[in-house]
Amino acid sequence: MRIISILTFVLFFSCFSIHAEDGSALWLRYPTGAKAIIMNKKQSPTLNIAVSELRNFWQGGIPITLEIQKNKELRALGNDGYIIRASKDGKHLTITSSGEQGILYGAYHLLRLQATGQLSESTLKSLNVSEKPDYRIRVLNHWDNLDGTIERGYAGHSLWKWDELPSVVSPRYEAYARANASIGINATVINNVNASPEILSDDYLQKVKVLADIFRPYGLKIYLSINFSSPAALGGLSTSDPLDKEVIAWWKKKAKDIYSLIPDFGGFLVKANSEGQPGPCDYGRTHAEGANILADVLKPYHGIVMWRAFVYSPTDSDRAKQAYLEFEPLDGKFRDNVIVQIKNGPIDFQPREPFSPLFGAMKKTAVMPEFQITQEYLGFSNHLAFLAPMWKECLDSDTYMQGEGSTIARVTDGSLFPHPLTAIAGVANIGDDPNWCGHPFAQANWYAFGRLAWKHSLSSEQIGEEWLRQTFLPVIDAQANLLTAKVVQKEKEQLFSQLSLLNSQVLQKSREAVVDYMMPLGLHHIFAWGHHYGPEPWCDIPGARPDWMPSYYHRADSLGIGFDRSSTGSNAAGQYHSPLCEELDNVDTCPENLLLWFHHASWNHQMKSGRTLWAEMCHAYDRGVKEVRNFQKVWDTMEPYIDSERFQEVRHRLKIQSRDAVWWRDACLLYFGQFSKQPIPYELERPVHELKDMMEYQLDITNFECPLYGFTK
Ligand code: BDP
Repeated sequence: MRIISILTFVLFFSCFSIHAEDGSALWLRYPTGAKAIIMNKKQSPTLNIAVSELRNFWQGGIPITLEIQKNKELRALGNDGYIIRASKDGKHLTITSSGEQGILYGAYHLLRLQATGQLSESTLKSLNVSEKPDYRIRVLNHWDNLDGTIERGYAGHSLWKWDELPSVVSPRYEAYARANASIGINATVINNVNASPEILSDDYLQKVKVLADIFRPYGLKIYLSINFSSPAALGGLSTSDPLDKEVIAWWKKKAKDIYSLIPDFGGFLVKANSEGQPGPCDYGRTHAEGANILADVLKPYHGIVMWRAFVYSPTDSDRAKQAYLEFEPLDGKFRDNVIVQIKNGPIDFQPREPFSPLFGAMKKTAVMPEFQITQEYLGFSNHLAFLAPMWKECLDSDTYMQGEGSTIARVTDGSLFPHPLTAIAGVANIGDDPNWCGHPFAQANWYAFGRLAWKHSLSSEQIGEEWLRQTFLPVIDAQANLLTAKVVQKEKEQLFSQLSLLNSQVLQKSREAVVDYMMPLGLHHIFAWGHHYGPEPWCDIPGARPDWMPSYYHRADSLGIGFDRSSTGSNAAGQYHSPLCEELDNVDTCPENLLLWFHHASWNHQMKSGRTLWAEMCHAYDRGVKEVRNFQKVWDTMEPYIDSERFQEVRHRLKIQSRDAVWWRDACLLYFGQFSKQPIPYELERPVHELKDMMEYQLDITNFECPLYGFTK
């Protein structure tokens, strides 16, 4: 029996190549040799891509017609939307759209169905798909510096080789555009929000133009982060005051120059008066006044401004309240081509935050979510953390701003308020590593961002399943010997169930595991100074900004732990609408996973489990560690199914994650235990590190790939 099953596997893998893979093909591991019949009357760079993708990779066995049509049904889906239908006899497929971009997205849709094993003879015959994106602009934000480094990047250096451009063009630029198009991403901001003025210099604009030309056929528009003081810093003016005539003229001329090179340039992303960046407030102007000047110069060209709401200053006011306090009074004061970009949480991309109350504060201003795909606070590219559950948690949150059902998804996608401008941003995790994202599973987050930006109602499970199948199923070449099809079918099913296990036991649980071993129950920002990788709840740098210190956030003392943001404290809870506001305000009704975000709760506070807060916290840390150990176990069962290169790579990183989880647990429990003065419950594993050692050691982030061995005294 066993021999037969081994033989069938050998057969299986001999017809489906299981060769070493470096991850560079992403989820686009299409088989070759298809030579499909594709009919298409109109020629254009975008349509030609759709044709060649299908011609080369479509294995459905029936011809496909691509057609731009302007009927009512298609117009309602917009230029990016599409319909895919089978003919009555099931012998032919048609992809229609009112725009060429929709045709290309339709082509990728079909290839996705094929690569995820969702097409059979019968499903093909009744295929009837109608799709339209939930957001108009689905944008990646690259925090790439002009010197090739990436702020919070963990996958090598920048993809953009500024020294080589405009004359030398890396083939990865086109591969990048194609990958984005395949998941519906249609916009990219290619430079850091902490922007160098230099990006707007004539030399750099020539380089940017080359990228824009490569991206265009894939429907990917270029945007730039700008430095608000560019008129002075680059243009040599004496001021960058947004109401100064010369400053306005400078921006006008700059816009004209940009559009003469890049006629479909998307617009600007601006980080102003935040973390030392210049902005309109330097001149006594508001964020709206600053944004509007830029919006006005871009308007004639249909450009837009994405103005970030990530602002906080070292005042006495709770950092979590500041963006709301600054922006809420400006509602209605922004031009209609400005959209305010809000991070999912009110602080800064922590493993878990409540949603930013600013999403519920502006009715007359278009707002957009900003998610972080790069794992600045979730273990860099060492930890496996699938982030779709986190982003969905935010999108599905109810702001109650127009009564029940006013979810962030609906506030931002144009369905609650008729803002024509809708967008969603993700801070990219892409670098020049061969596999683009560092951790092989970090690709899943790029993928998930694109899919959710297209359709926020997709479940995390579906996205995980899609990505796993496209990433790990053996590639079936068109010439594969179909005589073995029966054998293959059986083994394929086994592989599908293996991937489902990986999805449910690893992907779907991974973000919660990180929360558990790093910052459960609403704890936040207890990271090591500067690099945000390891734990440092004790960190205290004399003279540093208090709101950059962990103790500002955890406030542990002999009575309890947590930040009192209820009405007896900073009253950040009061920035939410009723009934959420009351729910968060009360220590007994506040969701336990946010308890210490909103309350300074006593160590003996009774939790729903019947445990005290201290015991619950110990259990959460312990659970996090156990979860990662389980990820290792489940991953090892993948060994027979995939190439050893990717298998070993993930195995290696899971080991690091496991060790880091123990480090986090020991550091936090030993440190906070000094305040609770209670033992770790006896049924749980004991710490293996000494607090003293952990407090003395500094993480050497130049060697962050192997943190426990990278700590130096
Ligand atoms: C924080 C990062 C910092 C970014 C900042 C931002 O630590 O590097 O510049 O966000 O979003 O998360 O502007």
